[in-house]
Amino acid sequence: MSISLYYHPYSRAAGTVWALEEAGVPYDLKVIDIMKGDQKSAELISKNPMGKLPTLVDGDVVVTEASAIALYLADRYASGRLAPALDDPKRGTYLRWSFFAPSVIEPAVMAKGEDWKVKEVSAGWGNYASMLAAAESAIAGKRFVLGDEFSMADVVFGGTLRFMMAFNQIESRPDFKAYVGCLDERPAYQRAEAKNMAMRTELGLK
Ligand SMILES: N[C@@H](CCC(=O)N[C@@H](CS)C(=O)NCC(=O)O)C(=O)O
Repeated sequence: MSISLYYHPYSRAAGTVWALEEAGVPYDLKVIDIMKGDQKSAELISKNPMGKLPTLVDGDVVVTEASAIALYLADRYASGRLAPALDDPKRGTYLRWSFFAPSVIEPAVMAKGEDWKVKEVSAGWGNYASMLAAAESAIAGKRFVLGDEFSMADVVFGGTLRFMMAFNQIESRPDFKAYVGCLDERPAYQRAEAKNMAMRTELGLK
């Protein structure tokens, strides 16, 4: 069995490299030139009908959606290490903030940036201010989402905050900065960053 990640360093797949490094599994990167639109090739569409990155192929299994890929890797390859066991009550907090990232943070930021007119009571992401307050509550007084224990939830939730702050899409609140600073020190994150930077250089990107 081998793991392939359909990848471009300017995509969410860059964060998936961090998830793979944390899981500690061997993998190869299949570079897809999103500048040329290669994500819409028949090969990728046959795996991911959205024609988007990241797309992970693990043997016969295809997993898409950056957060799902990260949680899959943790459950399959690092259960009890990066993911609480299925009957561990900590799993509630783990899943809660892992799902919060793509289903609340991302659309709330997009809605604000694009000035979407939506009914807050119907929009699952509520509004930007309540999203920020909730995100802050997830890590207030803690090192990680689960307290002192790092987990894949931090790759998903923290990776989303890091990305949003880097592009000034959310304000860099002190709690967010301290939390992401702590994540940046992880050897797996640093290995992933080195790979992403090396790939950018190889592809002639900034
Ligand atoms: N819901 C997906 C979103 C994936 C996504 O939008 N990927 C972008 C790059 S970050 C992409 O592939 N864009 C190219 C396109 O849509 O053609 C996830 O969370 O993985």
